[in-house]
Amino acid sequence: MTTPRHTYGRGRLAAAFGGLAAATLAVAIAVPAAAAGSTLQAAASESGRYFGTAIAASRLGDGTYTSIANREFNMITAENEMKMDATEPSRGQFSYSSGDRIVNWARQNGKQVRGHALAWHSQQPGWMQNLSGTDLRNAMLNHVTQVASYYKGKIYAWDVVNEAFADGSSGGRRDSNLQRTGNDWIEAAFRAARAADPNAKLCYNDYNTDNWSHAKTQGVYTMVRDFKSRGVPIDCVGFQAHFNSGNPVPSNYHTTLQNFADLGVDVQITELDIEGSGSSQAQQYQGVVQACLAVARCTGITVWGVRDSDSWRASGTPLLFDGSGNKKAAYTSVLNQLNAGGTTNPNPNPTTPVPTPTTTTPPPTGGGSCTATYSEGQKWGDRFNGTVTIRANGNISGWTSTVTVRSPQKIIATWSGSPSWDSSGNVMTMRPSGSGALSSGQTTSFGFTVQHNGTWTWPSVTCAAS
Ligand code: G2I
Repeated sequence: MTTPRHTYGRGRLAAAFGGLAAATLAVAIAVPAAAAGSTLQAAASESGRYFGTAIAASRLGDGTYTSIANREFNMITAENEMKMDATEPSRGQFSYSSGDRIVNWARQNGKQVRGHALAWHSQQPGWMQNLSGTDLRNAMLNHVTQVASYYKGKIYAWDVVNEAFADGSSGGRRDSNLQRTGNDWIEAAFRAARAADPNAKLCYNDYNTDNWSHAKTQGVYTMVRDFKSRGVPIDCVGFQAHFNSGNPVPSNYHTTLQNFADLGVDVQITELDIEGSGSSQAQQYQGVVQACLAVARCTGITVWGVRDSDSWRASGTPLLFDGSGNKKAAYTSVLNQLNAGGTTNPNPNPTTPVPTPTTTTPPPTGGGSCTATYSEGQKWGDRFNGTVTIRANGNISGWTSTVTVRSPQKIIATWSGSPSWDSSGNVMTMRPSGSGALSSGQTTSFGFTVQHNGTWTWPSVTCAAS
């Protein structure tokens, strides 16, 4: 049942070999005629990536907003609710209610969460703004420890430190009360975050770091290289990617992402928005997606809001849906580019995992039974795709399948099904997106991406028919 997947997406194959030759090659290497993803999350999942959005807790009561968010995105960032001022409004008094609303909504809908942000010079609560020296350093470290511990196990990646570098030509650190506690404040924050939640990826996140020739980009690069060489626990670099005419998508974006990835970190586009409209905006979005998909360790893209009207700079109409929730030209160009596929890690898992045997459940009274079979998909350095095929033995009117991964593995994306999770996050229950009825011998399948966190065992799968 193993389904081999090719290294390059359909678009690259076609571009490299021409339509006819590509079709011949596809047959030769048994590439399935995979359906193009019809949503951003489904299309991104085809190459093992996520597609996310920022969510504001105050908008969770808006049905148009939540239905777009639920349909299109599988990675959620709290736009403001997990910042320092929101989570520790008084010293030592932590407040998680708004953050929890977003985390709970995400988990109830089978989505992962990016945590934003543990330490930042901005959005500090008033009490912290007035601290300095050792007192501030300890308060910052306590904040990182408390918040990362509270959300332990629920966060795919934390923006541990946000926006610590200066704009302009210096390439150095931004002056701030945190910086004045000593240049090692960033690595101290990363070490505290690792101790608090060892399974979350830990990111440095910044803006204006997209152009490889900019001093700020070089400054961050030098810091990450230094961290990697000294064993400071850093796993990823977030590129906020707030673009407009004064700060356009750079033509060397791919170079930037690749150079950072080559340091041995994941890269993620974390707050994408591009002011503008029509085909010009659509082309710039396409360029960003193309750059990410060309880098094996670019693991996902998050846009900074759902509709233009939800944006922090709404007048610039920078997002993928208009104020009424209609898909814009930019949406279509992103979807098409995601469906064109991307590069994957040529050097995937170091050991050969042992496939889990197929599990068959006894037939329910009066109906058929079903069989769930796991098959291996693409693999990257840090994650792999899997497919579960459900086969009906006798007619069934519906099915439920569980996929259990072994901690610290995490399922970070799914497609072609409706997932929910147990409290550990290790057991996913997948239900059909539609009715789930199958006649005897018929099959259907769903897929998912597992971030393995160093554990290379296959998930175990079960199926129950109704
Ligand atoms: O500025 C854009 C982003 C740059 N990178 C870091 C992100 O965290 C930042 O997001 C924005 C939010 O989109 C805004 O929504 O960060 C701003 C400052 O934290 C957010 O603005 C704040 C306003 O300053 C508050 O007055 C307001 O109460 O939004 C709050 C909630 O609407």
